[in-house]
Amino acid sequence: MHFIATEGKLDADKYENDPELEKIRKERNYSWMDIITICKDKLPNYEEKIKIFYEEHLHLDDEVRYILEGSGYFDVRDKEDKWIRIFMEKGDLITLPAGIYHRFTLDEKNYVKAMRLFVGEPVWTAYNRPADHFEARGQYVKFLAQSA
Ligand code: KMT
Ligand code: NI
Repeated sequence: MHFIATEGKLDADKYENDPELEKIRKERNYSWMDIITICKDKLPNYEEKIKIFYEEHLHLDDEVRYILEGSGYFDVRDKEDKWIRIFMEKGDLITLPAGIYHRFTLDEKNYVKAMRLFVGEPVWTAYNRPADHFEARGQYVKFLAQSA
C-alpha cells in the first residue's frame, strides 16, 4: 500500500463478527490483530506511550488502525512536508504506508480503542525523524515523486 487510505465506515459495533472486516483482512493478509485502549486508566505507561505516539516517526511496515470507540488524530506529512491532520473516530479504518512520517494524538476526550492489524508477526518499532536511510523511506519518497 503506497498511499494513505482512509476508508469508509465499518460497523464498529460488530467488529467481533463482521464479514466486511473479514473480507478486508483476507484480501490484505492482515493475519494478525490486537486491540489497544489508549486512556490513562487502561494503558500501562500511558504518559510515556502517548509521548512516543506523538513523536514524528516512521515504520518499516504499514500501520493499520481501525477505530472501535472514541477518537483521535493521525498527523501525516504531505508532499510539501506539511502536516495533514486526519480525525479518526469510531468505524474509521486507516492505512499509513511504510516509510511515511506521522504521529498520533488523542483529542480532548482522551480515549480511543483501536484494532491494530498487521501482515504476519507485528513489528512496532518506531524510528523517529530523521530516518531517511531506510529502504522503506526510499520507496515511499520514490512513490511520492512518481505521483507528483
Ligand atoms: C501508533 O502506533 O501510533 C499507535 O498505535 C497509536 C494509535 S492507535 C489509534
Ligand atoms: Ni506509528
